[in-house]
Amino acid sequence: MRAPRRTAHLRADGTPALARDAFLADVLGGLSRPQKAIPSRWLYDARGSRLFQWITNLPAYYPTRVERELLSACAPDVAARLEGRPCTVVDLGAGDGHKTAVLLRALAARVPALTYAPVDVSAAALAEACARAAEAVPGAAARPVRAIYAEALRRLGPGAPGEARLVLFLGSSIGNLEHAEAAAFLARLRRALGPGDHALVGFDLVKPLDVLRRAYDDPQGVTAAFNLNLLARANRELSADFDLAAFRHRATWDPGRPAMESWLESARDQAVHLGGRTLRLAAGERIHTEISCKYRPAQVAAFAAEAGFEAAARFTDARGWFCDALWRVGG
Ligand code: AVI
Repeated sequence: MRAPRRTAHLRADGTPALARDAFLADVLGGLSRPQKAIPSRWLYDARGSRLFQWITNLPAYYPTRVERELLSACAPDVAARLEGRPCTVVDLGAGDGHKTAVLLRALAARVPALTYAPVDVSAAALAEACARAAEAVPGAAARPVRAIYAEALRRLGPGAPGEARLVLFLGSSIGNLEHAEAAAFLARLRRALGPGDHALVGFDLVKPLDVLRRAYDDPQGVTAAFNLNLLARANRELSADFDLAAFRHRATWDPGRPAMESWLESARDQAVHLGGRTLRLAAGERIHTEISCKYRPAQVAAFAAEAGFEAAARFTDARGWFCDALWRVGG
């Protein structure tokens, strides 16, 4: 028998978990509730991360493309605000590195010394992020942090005298947190920083519904594969017997939150076995798998104020689809 995998895992809110045990508990617990749900953090195993990377390059998935254009345009402005001081960039989720490279290049032109500190639990992801940063700015020092986000923030400590720190939390990863979790995470980020430090946070904004629907249910079916991989992962790691052909990806809009939500819908009455239990799903019954909150500018400003940041600048594209908010710690 294979030993269970016990790897540290990254929750959306940055808290640790032992992968297999926690996954089993989350799937069993989530499928036993009246509204079935599996937390979205389990979407990101190696295959899920590859599928998400693919999503970010789809024509229908506008957030990555729009934010990349936005950052290319605003990078000189961000860099100007940190001018003259040695700067450390703490990158909570480097993605494919394109966005970070633009910022690092702009900063390198303005600051006397630049340190790049990507944060990830995966050593391979950190090595890749550092290599891409070195390519973008050969003179930058690398200080990779192998930790979950919460731990990395705890370890940050006070900055060196005269140093400016810039924490990046891009891509609207904040949108995958429920409102209260997002507010708590931003408050924790604020407490980890000191006077003069900045945070650049990406928020996906409310926009026409047809654009949102295509982004979260793309014509190529990559988002569907990404969502269904959650059940495939349960089969692989928990010896579950989900019949993938008997589930459909669904993306719905909740105007109240507002948010796009992802679901896996059972195509027929069925039973699934895992962890010694039998779980039943009725035809049409849905498992909730992800929330992707969409924001209005006033909500972005409210998050800054609630967490105790000063809103330094807000960068938005011409259509008002995405916003990168630059926040500063006063004092
Ligand atoms: C990672 N996160 C910001 C993506 C989003 O847009 O919520 C995850 C995603 N889910 C489906 N498509 C993309």
